[in-house]
Amino acid sequence: MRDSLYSKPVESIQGFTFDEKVAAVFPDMIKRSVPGYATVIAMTGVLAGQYAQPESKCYDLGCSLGESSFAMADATSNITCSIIAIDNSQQMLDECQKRLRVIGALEKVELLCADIQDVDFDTASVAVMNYTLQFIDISEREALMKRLFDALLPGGVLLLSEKIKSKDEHTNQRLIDMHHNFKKANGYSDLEISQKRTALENVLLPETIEDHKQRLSKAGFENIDIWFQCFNFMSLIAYRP
Ligand code: GEK
Repeated sequence: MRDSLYSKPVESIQGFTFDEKVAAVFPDMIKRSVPGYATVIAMTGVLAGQYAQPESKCYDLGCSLGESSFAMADATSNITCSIIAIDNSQQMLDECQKRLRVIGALEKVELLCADIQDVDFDTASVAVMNYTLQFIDISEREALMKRLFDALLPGGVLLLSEKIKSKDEHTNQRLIDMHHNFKKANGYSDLEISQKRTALENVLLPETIEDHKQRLSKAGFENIDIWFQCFNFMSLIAYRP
């Protein structure tokens, strides 16, 4: 279904939530809003296939409708790992469950409705956070990264994708303009772009690449490599030595 949630003028715009209406249009919304999304999902599968270890867990944190989990399930079909897909929106997980059934991955992927801040992570080889950390309070991100580091096996990896900002005001504005033009090219109007931006203010909190790298180093990760960037969206891989 096409995303037209912000196509009409709204008198008082509420903070963005992952409710039933969002779940219904999510595949169209994320594809038209996040530059490089399809590439990031496909490469999440490739990287999971490379780093998943037998008898370990692969976490998809903030799984939404399960795209990263499905890519991982496909790429690890010959590895005895299990995929745990977690989201704190039951509406998103309901849609995810339907898709899981269609794809036939019910045995490989386990769904969990929980706040990732409250989950006790089991021994893992791959932890994926594709565009989810940005919704967690900045003051709580360090503790979460440390807990993920502690859960990972040696040789395990964190795959992190985020909307980012730049320290330099002018660069930042240029990247935002590029992103808005990407959305316009994908059929969003100026009104939709502006109303969505207001809804995400104080909800989606981007940081700089340097902020992310510093936090991950502090948590113990080594060799933090950016493997993809398109405008103000980046993906990195961080290794647990
Ligand atoms: C994809 N990874 O398609 N605990 C659990 N889930 C959360 C939390 C939390 N504290 N905060 C937010 N979420 C997906 C896309 S979308 C990104 C991820 C976006 C969930 C939230 O319910 C939503 O489903 C997801 O994180 C973020 O690759 O919409 O920009």
